[in-house]
Amino acid sequence: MERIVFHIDFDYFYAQCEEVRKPELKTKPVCVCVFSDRGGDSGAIATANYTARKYGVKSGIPISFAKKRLEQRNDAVFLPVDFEYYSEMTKKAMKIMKKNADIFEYVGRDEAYLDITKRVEGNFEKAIHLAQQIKNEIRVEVKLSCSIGVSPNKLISKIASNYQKPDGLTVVEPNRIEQFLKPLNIRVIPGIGKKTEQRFMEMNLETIKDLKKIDVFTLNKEFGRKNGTYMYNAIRGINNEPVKEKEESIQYSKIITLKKDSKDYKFLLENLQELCKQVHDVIKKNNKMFKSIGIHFVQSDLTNKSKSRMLRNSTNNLEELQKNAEQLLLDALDSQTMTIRRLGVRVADLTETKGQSDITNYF
Ligand code: DGT
Ligand code: CA
Repeated sequence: MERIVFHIDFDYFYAQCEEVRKPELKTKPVCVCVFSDRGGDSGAIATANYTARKYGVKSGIPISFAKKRLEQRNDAVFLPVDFEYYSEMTKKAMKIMKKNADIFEYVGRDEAYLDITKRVEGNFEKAIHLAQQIKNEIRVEVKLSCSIGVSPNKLISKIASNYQKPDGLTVVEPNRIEQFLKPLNIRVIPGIGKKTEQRFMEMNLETIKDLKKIDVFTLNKEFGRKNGTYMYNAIRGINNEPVKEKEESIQYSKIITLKKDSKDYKFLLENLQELCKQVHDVIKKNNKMFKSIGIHFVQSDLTNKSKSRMLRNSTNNLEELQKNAEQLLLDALDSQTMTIRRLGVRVADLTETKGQSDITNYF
């Protein structure tokens, strides 16, 4: 039986959540902002509703730019992010998706894959009906709109969910894959970013149809075997990755804006150790142990970078957290060219602290 996979993505997620609790915002340009601790309008736009996007506001641009672009709109609204509230909304929406899936894979706060092959018996008609039903239920219960891509695999469904937004439903049946992909820009392929696009541009290749002229050996030579082969298959709509059962993973993190942009090891380490302490306090308070540790940079140009590692055993030990975070910092700085603006620490893969089950509890 041919698989049928949904990719579901919520429209202008943070901004839409804000509209849900304040419906009067719906007619106004709404920008959700990550204000930095440096005060004033320092910080970046997390996302904006479609009215604000018409004026060129988008994720990642400085708040001051967004204000300038919306100067003519005196009804524009700038709100700080409220992650806790968005998480609540995510939970409600994911519950609806989960009960409608054979296999449910959580990807991020506003994104999930559903394998629904069995429940619709591999029938696309039934799949479309189910997609509409899910959209309706989420609209009624959570008041959110989403866009759904329906196809035989994760890759095409991901591209399809983004094809018509907001409130889209894009269905790509197996015999339509080639036609669907042909005119699209190569950037729609997940993993093809600005740099890769640039390299193809130099070769005069812009659409997926253009890219198909390149054989797999050339791609492998240019991009390495793994990436080359992935791209070769992706532009032909081939992707066998299974939808893997995964729920929202709880994690604890803390991120700060540094007093100054820097890539000085000593300065960053001091901040990092303090962040570790704060994350550790929360971990202790919640009786948790962690197995995965990560650090996160927001660089001066507002791009993100992160590194993480998995421990052999779960722990709740502060020194171990600090030691590993320090190692990650060293690794990251090794190839760091840009200065760092914000620094964060994250622990994940959490388990409950069970009495004295783990040796690290003693120390
Ligand atoms: P969409 O899906 O195009 O209608 O719009 P969004 O806002 O849902 O965009 P998406 O799916 O790329 O991202 C989901 C959420 O993640 C979004 O509501 C806010 C957050 N986000 C996205 N990009 C950035 C960013 O550059 N910085 C920060 N802080 N948050 C971001
Ligand atoms: Ca989204």
